[in-house]
Amino acid sequence: NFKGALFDLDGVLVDTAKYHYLAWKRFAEQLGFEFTEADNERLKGVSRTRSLEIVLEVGGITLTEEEKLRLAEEKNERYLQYIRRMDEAELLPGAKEYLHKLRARGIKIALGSASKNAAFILDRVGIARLFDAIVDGTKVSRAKPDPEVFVVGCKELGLEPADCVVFEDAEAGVQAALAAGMRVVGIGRADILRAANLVVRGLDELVG
Ligand code: B16
Ligand code: MG
Repeated sequence: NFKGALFDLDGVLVDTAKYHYLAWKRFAEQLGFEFTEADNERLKGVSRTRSLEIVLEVGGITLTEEEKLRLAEEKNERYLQYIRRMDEAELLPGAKEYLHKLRARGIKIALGSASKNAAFILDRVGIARLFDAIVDGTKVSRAKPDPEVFVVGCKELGLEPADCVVFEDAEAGVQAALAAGMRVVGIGRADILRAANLVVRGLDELVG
């Protein structure tokens, strides 16, 4: 009983968190500190600029705005080296099948991601044409848990929030969806995504 589906990218359709991690880890090494996988959890769903601030906080480093801009750019260059090599095999289980299932039912589909590389990634993994709208970090400025990305996505689909369901793996994303007045399916652990209306381990659970 919904007309539109809005998908987060990292953690829902693909696992780009591992590439963000590799890039930030190298970045930290160059600045002389260690950045662990546990630290990386804090970066999920968070914008590039905010990620940089968190990483610098882990290392106890203070930089000028100018230095921050340069380093964020450098980190992104390294990240791009990984995502340029992505292909369809990197789609998470059930992602493509579920998108096709929704389209067959006439459901409109939008992307709602914080990433500025989102359109490129969708293209690399071969699912860009399945989306009616792509709303990403290049289009919105307020980060989740602000509802902006989903509000804009829903508008671009020509629908009302009550007609939309959001698929999210990050707590901030779940909060953003609820604040937008939408229902939300959490992808991941039920103990972390408690606020979601339903939690599944992955989209493969919804195919069939
Ligand atoms: P970029 P999502 C987010 O993607 C990632 O989870 C987060 O770790 C990253 O910092 C953010 O995109 C920005 O990515 O550097 O490519 O602009 O979960 O909102 O799809
Ligand atoms: Mg995510």
